[in-house]
Amino acid sequence: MTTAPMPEFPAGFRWGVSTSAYQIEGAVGADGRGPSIWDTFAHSPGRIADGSTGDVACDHYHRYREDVALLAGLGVSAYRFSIAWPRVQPTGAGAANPAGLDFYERLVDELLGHGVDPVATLFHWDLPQPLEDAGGWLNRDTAARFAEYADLVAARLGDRVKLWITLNEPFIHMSLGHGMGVHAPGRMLLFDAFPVAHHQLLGHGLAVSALRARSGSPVAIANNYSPVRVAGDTDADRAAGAAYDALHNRLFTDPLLGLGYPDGPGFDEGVVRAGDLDVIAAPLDVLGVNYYNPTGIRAAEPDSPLPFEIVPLEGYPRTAFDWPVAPDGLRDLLVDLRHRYGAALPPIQVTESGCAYDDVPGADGRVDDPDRIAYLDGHLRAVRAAIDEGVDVTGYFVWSLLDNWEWAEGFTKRFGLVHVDYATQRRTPKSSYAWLRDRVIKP
Ligand code: GBH
Repeated sequence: MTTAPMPEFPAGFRWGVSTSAYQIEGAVGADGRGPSIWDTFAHSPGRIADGSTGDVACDHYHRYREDVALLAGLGVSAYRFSIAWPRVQPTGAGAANPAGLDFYERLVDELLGHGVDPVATLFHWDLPQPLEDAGGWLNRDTAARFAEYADLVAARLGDRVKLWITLNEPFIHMSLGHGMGVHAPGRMLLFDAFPVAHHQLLGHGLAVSALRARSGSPVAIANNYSPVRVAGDTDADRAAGAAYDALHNRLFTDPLLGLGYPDGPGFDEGVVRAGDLDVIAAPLDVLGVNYYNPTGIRAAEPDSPLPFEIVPLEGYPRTAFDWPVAPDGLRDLLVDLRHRYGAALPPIQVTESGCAYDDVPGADGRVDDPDRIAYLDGHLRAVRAAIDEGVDVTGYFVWSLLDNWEWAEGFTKRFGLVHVDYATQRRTPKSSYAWLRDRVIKP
């Protein structure tokens, strides 16, 4: 698929792709790795759409050199991967497992050898199972454990990782993992999951100090955002939209940027302690923004446990996940962040943006994914439009490099620029890979 020439991006704009450990690595028993909550969850019957697990995934643990070559061939200047906490600390506490750190050191050095900046996420949802057995993120102590783990990683890699990302999407980990039970650890606590928000944020703040003590590289967090489209025109609909916005878009970002928690359901007595908000508001160098789609909201039925109702948005094309394709939502989101936070907002990097389609190789072995090209084309123009409106956006990472293990959806959703045949582990760059390289990164 051809597209109109992409407008230029500012000099030094960071082009990247993102992955996460449990979704690609496999090798779950290798070199002393301990079990994570996602091993437990995936191996529990009925949790994953196709009954699969991440035991092998893309076998990236053994094939990382081939995957770094794919990154280099794409021409990206950065690669965002995540470090599996249970490789570094198999029980979530105590001394580092050197063999676990060795793997990430090999990966980082391979990236640097190809001129690709390593961008490391410390927590992309794979909590060591022994920490979960002690209460997980419902337990305040997990925040301190997280900072110790951050210290161990930075002690080894602090001189080579170019950007640190503490947490990936703490909202999703709270809501899908602890509120709705759709993700690991599979708890269904609804609003009783709130301490998970605070303890993750506290862990983030403590980890920021640990990273800064060991590394001169900038520090970020990657939050997911979804601009609200109010469906309905009553005051109750608008109030529901504001409630969802506070929960999804502000619960984490307001305290991170020094505004404290938004009004809402609130925390039980004793969860938020004196001094916590100062720890959480440690200055950030970059705000990571993960964007997939806007959310339609209207007032909830009277007997609902939630103060809003999510409704499908009409009038948009849809991905294979049935998520609406709405590049205007990304522009709106970036502009809204700037208006909402003003001078408190650090530079933004879009740390995830992408889409799932049912990509299948043709008879000639090629994988054509024109819908993904159209998706990326639209979303990149949306970023460019936001920059033109004064938002400081300094990077964009596509989710994802490879088709991979999509959490509760198993292998049924393909997000990659590169197709993976899971039976053979053969990687085939899709047409979107060539498009991104030739039309965007190196036009
Ligand atoms: C990210 O989560 C994760 O960081 C990544 O690991 C994952 O593979 C990737 O995205 C793709 O899923 O419009 O009501 O149907 C994304 C979190 C939550 C974003 C659900 C989109 C759609 C809700 N997603 N949301 S709806």
